[in-house]
Amino acid sequence: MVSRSFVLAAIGVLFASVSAQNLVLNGDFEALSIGNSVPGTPKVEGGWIFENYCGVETNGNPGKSSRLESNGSTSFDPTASQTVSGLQIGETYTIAWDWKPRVNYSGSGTGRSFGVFLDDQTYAGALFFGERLVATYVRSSVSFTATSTSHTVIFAGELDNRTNGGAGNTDVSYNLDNVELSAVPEPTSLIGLAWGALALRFRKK
Ligand SMILES: [Ca+2]
Repeated sequence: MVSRSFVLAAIGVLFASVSAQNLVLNGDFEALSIGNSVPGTPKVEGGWIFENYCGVETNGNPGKSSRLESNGSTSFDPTASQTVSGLQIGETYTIAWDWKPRVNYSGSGTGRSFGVFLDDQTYAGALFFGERLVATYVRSSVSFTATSTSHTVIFAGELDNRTNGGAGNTDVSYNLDNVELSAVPEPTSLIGLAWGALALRFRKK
């Protein structure tokens, strides 16, 4: 006989394994080396591409983080990007991350100095624009529907109207940590799991 608590626990394990599979490599940056890229020479490591002075440093949540910092450049933004494969077209995925301001040289912002983009760093490719001026980590997330089996997720800081962010000129850089990209379980598949578990329970009786 299979106990009710066992069935519920099994459903819980299945749900956790479905919802928690992180498709991003080294999302906590702990296995990467400390150091920065320079414009024209990306730092490529552990699935990530860091560009325009972006790189890896401490100040993480905890440990290491990516620094979205381009030293206030007027012509480009610091970006940390990763191409994720094995996606299912039409399926919904959630990207989640921790972020905090690294250095705010502006005093006030535009409300849009941080961005998350899909495949290209344009307004059309933007999944998320935001700004954080309080120096503590916060977790944010955004969802998208895959239109290809692979997509490139791009995190950028120091966005302003000189590049592709909000109105006004600002110089707000960020730290990024604990990046996750996972499939959102469909309600129908969860119902299927529940029915399967119930059927198992009655068959064993
Ligand atoms: Ca970390």
